[in-house]
Amino acid sequence: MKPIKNPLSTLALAVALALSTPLFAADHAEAPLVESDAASDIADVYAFLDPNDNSKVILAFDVHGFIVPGENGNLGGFDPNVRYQFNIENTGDADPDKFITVNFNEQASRGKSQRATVQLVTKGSTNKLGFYAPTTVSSATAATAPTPAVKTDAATGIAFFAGVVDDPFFFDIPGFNRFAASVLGGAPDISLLSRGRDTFAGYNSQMIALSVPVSLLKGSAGSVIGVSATTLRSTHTLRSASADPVNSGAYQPIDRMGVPTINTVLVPFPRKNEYNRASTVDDAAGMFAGDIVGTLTALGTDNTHIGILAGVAVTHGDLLRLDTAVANSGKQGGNNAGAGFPNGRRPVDDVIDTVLFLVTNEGLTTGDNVNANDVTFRDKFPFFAASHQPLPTGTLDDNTRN
Ligand SMILES: [Ca+2]
Ligand SMILES: [Ca+2]
Ligand SMILES: [Ca+2]
Ligand SMILES: [Ca+2]
Repeated sequence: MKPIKNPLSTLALAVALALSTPLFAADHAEAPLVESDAASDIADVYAFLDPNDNSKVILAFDVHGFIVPGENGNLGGFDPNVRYQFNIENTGDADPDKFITVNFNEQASRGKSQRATVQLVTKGSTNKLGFYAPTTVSSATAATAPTPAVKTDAATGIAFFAGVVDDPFFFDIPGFNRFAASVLGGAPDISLLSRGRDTFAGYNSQMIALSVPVSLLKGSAGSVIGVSATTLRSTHTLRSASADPVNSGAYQPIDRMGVPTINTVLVPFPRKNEYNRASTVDDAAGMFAGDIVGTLTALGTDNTHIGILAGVAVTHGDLLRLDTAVANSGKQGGNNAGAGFPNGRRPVDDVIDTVLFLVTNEGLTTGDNVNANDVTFRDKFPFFAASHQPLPTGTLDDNTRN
């Protein structure tokens, strides 16, 4: 293993770990209010060009991390009371200009697909492009995962997938925590980061993925679009002993995510719920800038790298920026150099290592030593890997790596 180049970076990392250790994931259960609302808890957001056809952009996010394969059937239904929303910014400010909303009807029975209503909405316009699509059922008893059901809308050219998949995020949380403890105890032991065990391996999550013609999303900012995701619930829920809950009122934000690790790591714990309710316009207005800069300064991040990180996630809002003029190619959703995170985010991009590299002033070059997902991603839409399924009798389960 390569050593950390600079002792100051080790110190910076120690502070970073002290601040972030119990919560360091992508966005899984990052704030008090979403940790007990799995249906709304966004885990990761992706935006990348289809490597098979760069005229299409893939937008995806997942919720409900850590579904065990034996419960795919019981835990795989999408919440009909949640609105799942992609926010698209295309004028170069922090204010989204287009939205793709997804709502599901209630599951009729376990194992039955749900109907999704997908709508592309332009701010200031009453015109909505919409269609219906099914989800992919992922049976808890199947020997192999079902083939993803992709619905393509002829009118818009938008393709849609929703269903249970392998959780695409990869990271060693305990290794990181142990290393943190060693640093805080005054005896930094980088070998504790050499476990290379992916905390997310063997678990599933619920993914919503769209393939959208780039031409439908671009605006006055030219080839660059910003992408984030929000989950929302109705303002009011009326509960009674005699009927199912009744929802009314406008949708209100529950969780949001753009750039990985921003809320999880850089926003102080007491403000995480507030961050999830706030908007990307609030970000650009500086609502959390002091908190984020304060955390980074405490981490030992220098002004140059604070500037880089602020440019990615604060100045123009917490949005993944994707330049659709940068060609994406290769296997598993694309893997050519220079085309991935922080230019959008592809499934294979090791975003944790990239963020750690920047936070430590480019000191930590080996990241967490988990360098890829536990299973191979698909080479075509929806790109995310098939859900893990229960294993045959007699199989030694070393799939989960806690
Ligand atoms: Ca979350
Ligand atoms: Ca805008
Ligand atoms: Ca995985
Ligand atoms: Ca890594």
